[in-house]
Amino acid sequence: MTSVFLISVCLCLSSGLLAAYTFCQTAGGHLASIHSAEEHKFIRDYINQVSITNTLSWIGGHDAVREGTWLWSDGSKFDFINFNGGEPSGGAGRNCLLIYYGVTGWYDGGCGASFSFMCSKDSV
Ligand SMILES: [Ca+2]
Repeated sequence: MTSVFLISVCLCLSSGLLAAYTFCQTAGGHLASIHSAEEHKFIRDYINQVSITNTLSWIGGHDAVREGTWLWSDGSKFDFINFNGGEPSGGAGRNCLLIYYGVTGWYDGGCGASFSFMCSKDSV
C-alpha cells in the first residue's frame, strides 16, 4: 500500500485541480491514487479525521484525455473503480475525481472548482 502523507487536506483550498496537482508534485508526490477498498477507506477516514468534518477533496483521477476513460495522474493503473451510485454523472463537463467522506463512493467534478486535495507519495 502506498504510504500517504497529507500536506494540505482540508487546510487549504486549491484553485482547481491543476493547482492541486502542481502543489503535490512540488512536494515530491502526486495527487492520491486509490487501488483497493482498503486504500479508499484509509484515505476517506483520514480526511475525516484531519478535517473533523465531511469534506469533498480532489484525488488524482481524471477522464480529461478521453471522456469515460479514467486515469490516475501519477501514471498508475486505474485498477479499482469506486464511483458512488449514479456517478460519474457530469459527462465532458466534469473530468476530475472527488472523494467525499459522507458517502462511500467517488464523484466526478469540474476540474476548475476549489476543493481540498489529497497528496500521496510512495514509501521509500
Ligand atoms: Ca468526464
